[in-house]
Amino acid sequence: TQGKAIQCKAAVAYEAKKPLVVQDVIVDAPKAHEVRIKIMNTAICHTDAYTLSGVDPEGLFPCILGHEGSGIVESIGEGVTSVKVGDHVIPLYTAECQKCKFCKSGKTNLCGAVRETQGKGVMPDGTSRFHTLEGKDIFHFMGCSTFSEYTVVADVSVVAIDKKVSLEPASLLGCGVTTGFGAAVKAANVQKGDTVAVFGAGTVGLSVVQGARMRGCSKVIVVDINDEKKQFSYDFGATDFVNPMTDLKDGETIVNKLISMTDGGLDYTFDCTGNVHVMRNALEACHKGWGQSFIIGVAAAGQEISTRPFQLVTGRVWRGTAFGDIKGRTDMPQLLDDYEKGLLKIDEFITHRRQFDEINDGFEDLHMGTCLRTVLKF
Ligand code: NAD
Ligand code: AHE
Ligand code: ZN
Repeated sequence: TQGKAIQCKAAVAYEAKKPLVVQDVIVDAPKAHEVRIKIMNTAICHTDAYTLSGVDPEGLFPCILGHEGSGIVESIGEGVTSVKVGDHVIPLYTAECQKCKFCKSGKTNLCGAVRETQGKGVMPDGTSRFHTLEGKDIFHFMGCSTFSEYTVVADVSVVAIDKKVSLEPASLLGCGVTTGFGAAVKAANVQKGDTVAVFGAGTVGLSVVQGARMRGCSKVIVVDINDEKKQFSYDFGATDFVNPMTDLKDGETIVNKLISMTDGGLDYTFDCTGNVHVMRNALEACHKGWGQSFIIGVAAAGQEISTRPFQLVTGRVWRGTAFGDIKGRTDMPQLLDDYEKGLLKIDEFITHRRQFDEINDGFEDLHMGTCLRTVLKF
């Protein structure tokens, strides 16, 4: 069912820091082992703004951003068996080929199949499926490019989902919700009674919170500098909220405060801010001997983390997770099931809805404390 090139609407990022240009583009037919998807919904993740700001070493322009979306398979290239035309799908920025050294290791969700070309903004054969009407190539982004009415992804970078689940909430499983929830329940595998602190109450952080509460953690402390995140935090299951700008006594640091709230420190902490100073605090707030700190936030090129090595010598563990350690094709059915059973909140993150043409306003929404996710509709 290989189709022809399609002309459709997309938002093109021509330059860092400049608004996206909503215009018609050409989307080629999928080649072998590729899938063309009609995107129905796409949200805007903080990482799209990060790359658009020009500080992502892998940011290439012109490109079509977007990696948190859902849609319907329009056509498939030769040899595609993972999905069929008409399937409802989520594009995956963390592919799962099930054949490479990474996939077979049983130790990671990272996949080696397409990551190198993905980082170069092209399909696995080294070329782009996106072009301007004048024939100039446009780069892909994170193997997804959901800011286009039609996109082409590798067959290992897509998962079919149950048609019972509405495509609008499903879009958030493409990144934010899955990343945070997976970080708590899979990467950290938090258990009943554990104490947890989450730095940054965006969609990622609040999804860590809901994973921790689902597991019965005894304390789930949210740390955010924006008081507008307090109510959201309680709604998603936090037991405490601390604003380091206003809630610390003279001479008290956020690390001291968290240690005193938890009889010596936390079992698990999560950075969901991308701020390297916050990452250090998150590590140092961990309990001596066993506390583990997970870096989820994405920091700009050139930024580095630091701490006294003694923090690690004395048993704290510093690690990170991409996409919450979730294997997109294997684990997604379980997440959808959790959503259907009401164990995983998704709809509650959709604070704003817009037509695709208003995508630049959607990026502005991100700056408001009252916005968790803006979902765009074509
Ligand atoms: P967001 O902007 O919606 O949320 C970030 C939150 O952090 C905001 O509530 C903000 O007020 C808070 N914050 C900022 N500075 C802070 C500070 N100094 N102390 C405490 N809180 C602070 O972003 P999001 O979409 O939830 O994404 C969070 C981070 O995770 C981003 O860096 C994003 O790029 C990254 N991310 C990583 C992965 C991954 O797989 N590793 C996946 C998705 C997103
Ligand atoms: N391109 C950046 C790194 C960006 C990054 O860390 N991306 C996260 C996902 S953010 C989703 O919102 C990630 O999963 N990375 C693992 C991977 O394979 O990309 C840079 O610094 O080069
Ligand atoms: Zn994202």
